[in-house]
Amino acid sequence: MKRLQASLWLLTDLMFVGFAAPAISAEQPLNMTQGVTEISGQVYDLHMLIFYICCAIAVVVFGVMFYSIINHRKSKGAVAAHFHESTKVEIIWTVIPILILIAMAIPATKTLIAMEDTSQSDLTIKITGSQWKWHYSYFGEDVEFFSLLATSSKQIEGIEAKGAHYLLEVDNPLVVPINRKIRFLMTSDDVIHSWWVPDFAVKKDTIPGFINEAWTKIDIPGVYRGQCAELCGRAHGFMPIVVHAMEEDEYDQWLADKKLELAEAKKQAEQALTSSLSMEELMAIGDKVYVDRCAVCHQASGEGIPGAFPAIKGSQIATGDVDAHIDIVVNGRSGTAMQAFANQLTDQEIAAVITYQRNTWGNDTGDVIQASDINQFKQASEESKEGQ
Ligand code: HEC
Ligand SMILES: [Cu+2]
Repeated sequence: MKRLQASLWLLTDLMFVGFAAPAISAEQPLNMTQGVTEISGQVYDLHMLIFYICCAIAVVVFGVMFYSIINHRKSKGAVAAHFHESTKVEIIWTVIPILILIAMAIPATKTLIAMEDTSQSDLTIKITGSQWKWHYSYFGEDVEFFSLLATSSKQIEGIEAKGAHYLLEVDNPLVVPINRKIRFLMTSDDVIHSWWVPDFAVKKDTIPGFINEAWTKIDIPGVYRGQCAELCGRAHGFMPIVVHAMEEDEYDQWLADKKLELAEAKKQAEQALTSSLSMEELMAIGDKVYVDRCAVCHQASGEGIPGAFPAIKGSQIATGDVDAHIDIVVNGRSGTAMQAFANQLTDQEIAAVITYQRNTWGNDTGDVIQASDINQFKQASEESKEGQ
């Protein structure tokens, strides 16, 4: 019997996959994912339990309804009863739903409490959402980085064919170990975002000024993908999440390598302060930084989007006083989507992108800005803050 059932399922599944939905994943074409953590398994079981209860209720309710419609129809000579206010019936139809609700609430509460229990974690990662990227910071490890969409704008604009992970790929995935309890602290720099990875059954709002907690413990190594699940502005659909779950020793190695890599980058950034680049070098770096980090808002054409993001082409700031230009890029403009890039980009990258903005699209200031200029600007504004 079981065998028969299984092969019937397989058959219907195959038919579905083969004919109806070739584009949908073959394993779970319709249902939610079972995921790769104990909690996601519990959530799935809960989902199925409630689903079966709903099915049973549907069968009973529709059964009685159709039975009544068919067997007590007027053409058969049925005469409606005229009673009302039956205490017995009212008690029954109050008590039964209450019992069903309690029966559903007990396992649901258990799972919810387990999901909230972030105690005894092995590592903590802070996740900060901002328009439109994620920032991951490993507590006590000196490791932090930004994670941005890696899909090329050519794919998005339909010039190139879309890749297998279209809009679900990033430059720096979050890397975590399996078998260890990972606590996430979540917050936001600007508007509400939501960090959602279905395979972990983790979906939590990141709210500016608040810190939310979540946790996961992954059983199976692999690459897991998710998305921001809160409408957070124009490029909401362009801030995917990619998590790379590794074997524990592999993770430890990655962490050690990453620390070295970040330390090396820091050293290079310091060296950049004493070296000067040519206009061409700055323009080349600036072009890349602009496309990666600024064009979502200010557009590749530099023309911005009227009413939302100002044009850089012909802008007063980008053609006027250099300090004002450095200021807005370093410190952002609070209360607007123009964020502070001081900690997101190196001084050299900031210098390059400012040079680029001042010498592209007909902005022809001829100004060349060096990393040391940015560093000096930062120090001067530190000092003036202290002086106040
Ligand atoms: C999330 C959207 C967003 C991103 C990304 C962004 N900006 Fe902005 N930018 C804005 C907004 C909004 C303003 C207008 C702020 C205001 O109201 O004063 C602005 C203003 C500016 C201005 C002043 C323009 C003017 O004439 O008023 C400059 C210069 C600028 N941004 C440079 C940059 C650079 C450089 C980058 C990339 C490193 C960047 N922006 C990335 C949203 C963004
Ligand atoms: Cu978001």
